[in-house]
Amino acid sequence: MFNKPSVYFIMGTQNASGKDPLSVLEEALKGGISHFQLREKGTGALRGQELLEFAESCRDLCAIYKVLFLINDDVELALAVDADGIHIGQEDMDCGQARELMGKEKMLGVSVHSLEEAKIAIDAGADYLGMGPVYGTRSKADAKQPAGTIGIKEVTSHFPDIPVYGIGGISPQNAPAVWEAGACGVAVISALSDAGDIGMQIAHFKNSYKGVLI
Ligand code: 3NM
Repeated sequence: MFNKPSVYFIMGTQNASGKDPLSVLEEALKGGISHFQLREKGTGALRGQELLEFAESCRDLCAIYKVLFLINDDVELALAVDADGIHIGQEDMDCGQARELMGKEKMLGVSVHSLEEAKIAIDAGADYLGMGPVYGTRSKADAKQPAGTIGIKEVTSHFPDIPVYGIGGISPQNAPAVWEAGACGVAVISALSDAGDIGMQIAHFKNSYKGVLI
């Protein structure tokens, strides 16, 4: 479930770079991603019935490839489509409340920016943490300043048992520093959604782990 090196793909219909989002997702699934998170945000984001139907299609595709399917921020939608889990940011619902609503069996991911936030998330039952933005990103309008890999190093050394994903501007070229910091995976939008050959790009991410001495 959290086998290192793990490539965690995040996408909404707004991130598909003019392509059919379900084809983008299927290419990523074929290429060997470990998780897919549906993050439908911003102008033109699907809502209501359309969003529900799109989420169902993503869920069904992920099921074919036996890849974990999570929903960003929207517990109601996650429950409606029986997603494998939910991912919660610091500006979203309290992570303890999300755990309660989702139940013990579902996966809970939490975005954190410090050791303190990591501790709170772990106490609330988080299964993994996201830390970012590591590098500059154009995929999140309200992203904080790039934080580098120091926070990942701190959290992975204090809490070695919780899987940590680096997020924000990560590419196969700059991923080695993320692996070296102790991350179990990279969580990416544009590096996959903009790639000409998504399968090849996933292979590049996995190769970027090789030779990294930890
Ligand atoms: N969360 P890309 S950065 C969804 O810092 C998201 O918590 C971030 O997209 C955070 O791989 C980010 O294209 C966007 O940079 C990641």
